[in-house]
Amino acid sequence: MKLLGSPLSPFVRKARIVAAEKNLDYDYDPRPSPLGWPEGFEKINPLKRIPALLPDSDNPDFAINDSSAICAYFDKLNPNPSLYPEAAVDYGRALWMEEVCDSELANKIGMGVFRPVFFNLASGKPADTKAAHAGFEVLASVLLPYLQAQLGEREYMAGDAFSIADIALTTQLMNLNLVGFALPKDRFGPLRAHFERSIARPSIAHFIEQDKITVEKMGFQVERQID
Ligand SMILES: N[C@@H](CCC(=O)N[C@@H](CS)C(=O)NCC(=O)O)C(=O)O
Repeated sequence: MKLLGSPLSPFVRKARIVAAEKNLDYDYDPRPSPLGWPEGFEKINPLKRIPALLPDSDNPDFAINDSSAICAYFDKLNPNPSLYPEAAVDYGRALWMEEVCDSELANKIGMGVFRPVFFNLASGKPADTKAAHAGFEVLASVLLPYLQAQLGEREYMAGDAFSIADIALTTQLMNLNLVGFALPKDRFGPLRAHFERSIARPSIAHFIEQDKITVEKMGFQVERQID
């Protein structure tokens, strides 16, 4: 199977972390990019988004698109251990956490913090750190406190094992880190500790390294904003 992606996409990374947790082999093609889709990409995904998965690399007419669909597919391919909790209530919570991270958290980090720093630097302009700090404060006002309250004193976001909920959260927070924003320990200690536990897993640590290399290759320096 072939996964179509793009460097630094939190959704592509989410699918790749699940594949790594499950020891699944796939060909990775980072060619499709939001900055320029290859011709005919809409036949694979009419939404023109990545990740897109071709279970049969020779059959581009049959793709599975959207990170949530791809992750659920991967989980069925290699179900043990599952990244989806067994108990109904934990399963429901895991899917809700995944959804809130894929939608609102992704949007507020992507547009509010990542874009003003990263897109500016990538196009040769200075980072708009004022906008990024304002974007971070929007996050810090509602969404991060909500996620931290959902975590409570528990180790994982849903149920008593590492799940899709932990991956969906961590992959978005990784993009905050990439533009210099760590979760401040005084305000978000438990969430920060959850993040640090998650990125210590080999399936995620690998992508921390990969992303660092990608950013270094781009040849610009991202300054620490909040540590
Ligand atoms: N809900 C989708 C979101 C995918 C998504 O937004 N991917 C971005 C890259 S990070 C993309 O393809 N953006 C291009 C666009 O929206 O035109 C998923 O979970 O896969």
